Amino acid sequence: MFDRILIANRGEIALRVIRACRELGISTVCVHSTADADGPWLEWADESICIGPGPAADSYLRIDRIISAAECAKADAIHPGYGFLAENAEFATVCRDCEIAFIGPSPEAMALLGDKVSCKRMARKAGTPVFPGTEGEIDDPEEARQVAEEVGYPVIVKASAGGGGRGMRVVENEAGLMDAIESAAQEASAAFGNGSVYIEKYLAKARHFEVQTIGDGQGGAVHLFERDCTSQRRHQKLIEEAPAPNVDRAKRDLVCESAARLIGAANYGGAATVEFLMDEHQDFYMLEVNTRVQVEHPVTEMITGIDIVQEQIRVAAGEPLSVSQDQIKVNGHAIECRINAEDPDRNFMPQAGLIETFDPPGGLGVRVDSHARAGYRIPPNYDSMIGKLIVHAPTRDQAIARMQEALRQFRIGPMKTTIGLHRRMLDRPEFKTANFDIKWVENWLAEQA
Ligand code: MV4
Repeated sequence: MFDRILIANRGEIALRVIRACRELGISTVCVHSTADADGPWLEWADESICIGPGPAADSYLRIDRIISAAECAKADAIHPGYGFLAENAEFATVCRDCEIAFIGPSPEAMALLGDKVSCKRMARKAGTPVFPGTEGEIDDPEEARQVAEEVGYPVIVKASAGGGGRGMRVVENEAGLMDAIESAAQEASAAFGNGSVYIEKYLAKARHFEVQTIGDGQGGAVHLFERDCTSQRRHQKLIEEAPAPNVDRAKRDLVCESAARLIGAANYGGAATVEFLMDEHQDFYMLEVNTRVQVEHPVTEMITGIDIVQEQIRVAAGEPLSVSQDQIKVNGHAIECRINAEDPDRNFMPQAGLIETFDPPGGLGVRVDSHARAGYRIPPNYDSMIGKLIVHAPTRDQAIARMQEALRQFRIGPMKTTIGLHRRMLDRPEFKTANFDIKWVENWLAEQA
């Protein structure tokens, strides 16, 4: 096992990784920017090293500075958290070249699954359901026209290197197809340095369903069942839950098993999430694979009792997974609300500044993953999530009630947060009955305005 892990991240996920390391008897060193010099999580690290100024491009994204810090601190591994360099294959390669373990997949597995076209090809082979569309990337306009005709409009043009909604175009009919291909390719080329695009059947009304998996890096993988992340706004998830409500258990098990097969086939080591859309007939279509630990991993931890960050560390150290598939069971229901310092009444404007009041809730089945406290000044440089409120209860209805009371007791000020918005979302019939789709939050917000 590792002696010392460098954490190449900040905020709540840095704190989450510190907790996992300490429980495993591993010491920690945090790198931070000058804007984060007073970050409360740094108090819990064994050591912290400043690697540059506030802008992430000059600190949390600087591979050279992070590697130097790891060498100075004699860290034997690096945990990248999520965002920043977590899905950067070059970073994973540099770590390997410097003989520092990257706590995540090999650069090869990361690149294979990170590229949407090669991921989809692999998924087809593994029996993971995918959208009908082009076999690979588009290299012939006539073939593109034919495929779009076959699957039927509307279709969606996506960038192979894209993700999170960037570089996508929905096309209603043949007249718009060529322009969409060209503009998507151009946008992808500028944004990712890779202009390859592909076509899929477009599904307008869907739920977001994702499977948590952990691969052992040697062809084996388990799944930890699924999360529903249908409640989103502009590709930012607001509420996540596990297990997914109102899904046929047999269909659910098949798609979870297919996700684990894909991760095993990629010789993937560590935590990965296989994302799907689910249509009204409960048919599933893979979207993409996230090759990192995700923000919403705690809901899966609550229903399975498995510490996902500790499993990541074990696999990266060459140890076997602590559980086999038949030992993994779903217990109860968990919901997470992302608490952002944003003003929902002002187009979700980020709220930087001093937190004067921070009174988190507690009680049975209530978990708060946050780096914030009273007296902490939220810097303007990074994302606005200041914590995650997670509840666990025997049933979904009980979890909703527990979340409602926990939100009522969560006091943060003077800045605006998303707490009030969450209370109103949980009261909506769409959420209460899980009769929702990926557009429901935006439609409801537009209705209110
Ligand atoms: C889709 C889709 C409909 N049909 N693909 C958005 C982000 C990226 N991960 C893929 N995305 C979508 N791909 C097909 N074939 C609709 C979306 C989509 C979406 C997906 C999940 C959650 C929220 C979303 C919001 C808008 C569009």
